[in-house]
Amino acid sequence: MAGKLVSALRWLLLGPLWAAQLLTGAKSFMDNPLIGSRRLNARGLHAWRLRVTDRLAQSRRARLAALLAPPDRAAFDRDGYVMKADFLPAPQFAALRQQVLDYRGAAREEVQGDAVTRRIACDAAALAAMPALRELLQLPAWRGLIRYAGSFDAEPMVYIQTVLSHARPGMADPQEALHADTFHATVKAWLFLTDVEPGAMCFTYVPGSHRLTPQRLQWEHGKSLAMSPQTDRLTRRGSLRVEEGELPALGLPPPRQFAVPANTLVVADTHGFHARGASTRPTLRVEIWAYSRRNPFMPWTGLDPWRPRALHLRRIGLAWWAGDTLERLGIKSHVWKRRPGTSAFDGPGDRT
Ligand SMILES: O=C(O)CCC(=O)C(=O)O
Ligand SMILES: [Fe+2]
Repeated sequence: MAGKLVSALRWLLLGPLWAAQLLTGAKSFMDNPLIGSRRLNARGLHAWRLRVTDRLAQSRRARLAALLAPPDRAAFDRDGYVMKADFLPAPQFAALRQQVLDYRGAAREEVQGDAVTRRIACDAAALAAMPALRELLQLPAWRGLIRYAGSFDAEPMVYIQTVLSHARPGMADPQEALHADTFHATVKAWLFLTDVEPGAMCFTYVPGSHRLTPQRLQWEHGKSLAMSPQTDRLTRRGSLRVEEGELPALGLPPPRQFAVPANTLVVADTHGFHARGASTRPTLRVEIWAYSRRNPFMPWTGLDPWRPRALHLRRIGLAWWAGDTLERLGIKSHVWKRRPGTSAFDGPGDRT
């Protein structure tokens, strides 16, 4: 009886929010009972969200086409990623790498399985200390590729990211399983500052898997109905895992591994299937890493509220501060732990 009352109250209070979230990027089948509703998904809710946001992303991208060179656009439209070897002229890349090596800033770290991800915000202090980084972020090629792939004319969040594999005891790194980050077009970019050797965390992508084919739509529909408490947690949170063996039936080729030298840029739509390649030995991978995501139901490309420089330079700090505050209030623990004075190139043993 009491349970029923609590449940009714929860629906009364949160129901409108859950309903409104259907028209946003909210993706968790666990946290939003409408997104996770088997009844609604049997009627096509999940598939509908995919179809609508795919159409909108295509139309936004068409309007952003002038931001990139036609061959890059063709490559991206075909594969779901663009790879550029020797992205920066050698002296600029050497300066960038050296400046990142020398920089110690307000880093944060997250643990996932036995891997540690470290991020240093590209905020005002970082850009003042690293002029080569400032130049990179202003390059039309960098800006254009990320905006087109993300399908929005929006400032990305940019970090210096370090991934340390086998850095601590734990289960396998969950990023090593092939997955789609979410149900709609979205972008991540990596400008590698370290060489990425085979068998040492190569970014991995299934070419063409960003396209919403009838097979993919059917697969998504099937997955949305098959969610159960036994399904892995990240799938239930909306980053659907896929087995390599399922790819042929989806008309998709095997994944491509990006074993690439430093100074290679990869910009990818991580709605496509991708993973962090397995790592046979402890490895440190450092990259300038960008991420951009907006409400995928918005038809327009612009109106980015974070566009003013003073705002977007503070955005990451604000997000971390919000996470810290929620943790202090006992509402939710914050996965991004403070690591002040850390360099992107510090190994696991050098961490404070
Ligand atoms: O670090 C990588 O290579 C890919 C990790 C991943 O899945 C992601 O960033 O979405
Ligand atoms: Fe991912």
